[in-house]
Amino acid sequence: MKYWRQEFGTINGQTVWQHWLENSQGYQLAVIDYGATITNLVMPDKAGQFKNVVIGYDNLADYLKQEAYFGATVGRVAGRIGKGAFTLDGHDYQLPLNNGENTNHGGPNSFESQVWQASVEEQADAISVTFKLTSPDGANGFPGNLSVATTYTLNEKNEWLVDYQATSDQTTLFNPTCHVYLNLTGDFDQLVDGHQLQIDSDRFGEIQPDGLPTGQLLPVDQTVFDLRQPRAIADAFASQETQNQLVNGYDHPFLLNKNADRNDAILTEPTSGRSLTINTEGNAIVIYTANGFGSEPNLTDKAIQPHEAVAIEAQMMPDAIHHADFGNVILKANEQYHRQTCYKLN
Ligand code: G6D
Repeated sequence: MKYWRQEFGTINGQTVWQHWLENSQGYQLAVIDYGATITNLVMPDKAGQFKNVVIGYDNLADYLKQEAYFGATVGRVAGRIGKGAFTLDGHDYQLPLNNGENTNHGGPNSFESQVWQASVEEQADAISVTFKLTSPDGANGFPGNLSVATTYTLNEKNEWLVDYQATSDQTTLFNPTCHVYLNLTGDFDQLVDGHQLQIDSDRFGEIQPDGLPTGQLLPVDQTVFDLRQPRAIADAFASQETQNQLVNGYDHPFLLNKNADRNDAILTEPTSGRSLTINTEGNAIVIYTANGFGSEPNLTDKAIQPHEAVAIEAQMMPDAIHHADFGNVILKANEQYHRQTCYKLN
């Protein structure tokens, strides 16, 4: 295992470092202090050609120009909170609305735009970089002084692990995610139409035109949301179902079945033979096929376009605070939070 770091830029006089992790087989993971953001995930194709398969920039300025959360750590609460309002222990809270009449991804200038403090742990068969952030009481309207640690690990089993740990001195909400966008071809001029996606989920979250879950968990049977067997992502682009859901692709949460004998999700790109197997301790995976791409800085010499990548966001169901059957996103005062997601790089 190898670790090194290199300067990636400065914000308000503070150096932003890019941390590189490499295992003995040549797999690499790179993460920057800004937003605890994954910038590179380098893995081989079936011919042994290594390429970066996550959307990311090689400079800080471009990260500051985009609002698509490229590779960022998202929180306090991933996904939308309806009307940005919730009640905890009899107290009503109102968050700033940064997505129409809702709050998305923890509100404006949240985890994704903070400079986290990194520390490294090197072992013989794994290297971890832990990024720490303190979110003060009242940040974006959330209660509690929240201490968060996001740990990225690369090991010799070709696993990329993401661990979230947190404590708060007051009861609050917490549902982070890694907003990693993948294109397993390693060529960001190609779209992800041909990627095969499999998710062990019998029910998906219906969404409103503004992206907020309606609260309905609909059966996937006989729809393009049935990903229990591998399905080409392009099926969603042409489908009337997703047109009815008004999103020109997937932007939906999938409630996981948690079958012990099945993986939660598998993304495969047939031409290169690259695939990622995902298992998470959360109850959901949100799939976003970059339907809104078009205004971000270019990744190549061509303008960025929709469907150039697919975001796989392991988390609890979005807007869970408003739907009892969506799972728990309440972090009680002084409770120790820990959740892990494993991405097996095949
Ligand atoms: C859009 O609706 C989508 C979100 O799901 C995504 O996370 C964001 O763009 C980057 O708001």
